[in-house]
Amino acid sequence: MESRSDDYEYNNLKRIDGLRHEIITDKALSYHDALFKIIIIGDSGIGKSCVLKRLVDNEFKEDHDVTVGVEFGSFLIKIEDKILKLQIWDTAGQESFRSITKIFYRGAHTAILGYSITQRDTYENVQDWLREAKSSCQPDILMCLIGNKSDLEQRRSVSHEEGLEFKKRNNLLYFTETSAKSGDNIDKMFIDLAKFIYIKYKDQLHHMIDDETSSQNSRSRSGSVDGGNHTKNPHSLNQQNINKMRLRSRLGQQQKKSNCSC
Ligand SMILES: Nc1nc2c(ncn2[C@@H]2O[C@H](COP(=O)(O)OP(=O)(O)OP(=O)(O)O)[C@@H](O)[C@H]2O)c(=O)[nH]1
Ligand SMILES: [Mg+2]
Repeated sequence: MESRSDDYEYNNLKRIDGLRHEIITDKALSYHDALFKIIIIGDSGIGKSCVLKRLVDNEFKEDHDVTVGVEFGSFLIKIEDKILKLQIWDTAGQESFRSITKIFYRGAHTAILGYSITQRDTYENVQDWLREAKSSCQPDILMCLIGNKSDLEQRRSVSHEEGLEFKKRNNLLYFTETSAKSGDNIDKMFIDLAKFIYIKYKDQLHHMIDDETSSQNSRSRSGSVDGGNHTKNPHSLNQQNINKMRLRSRLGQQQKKSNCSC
């Protein structure tokens, strides 16, 4: 496992050092100073939807409900004196949706590229996802890499060093291993990303208000990230379901179910 100082060094944490944060859990509060779009991309089955569910609901789902098109959830966080709304778009990893999900890359401020540490091919495919993101996203997008399923150490087929190597070689901002199952590094990653976003856009925040419609879909936990009480809210993903892209009905497809063998 990497030491704290390695993490500090390679994840550019110096840039966000000392910034105060507070996760906003008051669902009645829909005010935000600025809205930012984050996309999560990567192969099917690596855990993109589970990462989002862990962040938004603090829950984990054992089944693989294949994402059809895109879904999104939101997360409100105060950095210093500004409230940022992160609108997180969870895209379908399946090849058949590729041309559709690409449309949603547009306007993203941050891209999270993901792979599963238990499936080498998903790591190898990150290069293609990166290429695709570069061709469809704005050139100054913040890019980070996550190796998910870090709880499955005994099935690891991609080393931590390889993840780090990819990050360095491609000059990405940030790399971490996460577990949507245990929750490891999920909060930390999104909080760090929010801080990088804040640093990058702080002088333009007043231009970035957006009147998007999903103002109630913020996170349902109480307490701070370091040891707060976790209050489950069974309604938050229902709200998210409401926000699922019309795309699904347009495609006229039923959500497919499969059991992940990874
Ligand atoms: N052990 C473990 N399993 C995980 C983790 N994250 C996701 N899974 C499992 O991996 C499978 C796929 O998770 P999803 O989140 O649906 O994968 P996805 O990347 O959204 O897949 P698509 O929607 O098809 O692109 C499910 O069976 C999850 O329970 C994790 O961190 N650890
Ligand atoms: Mg999914």
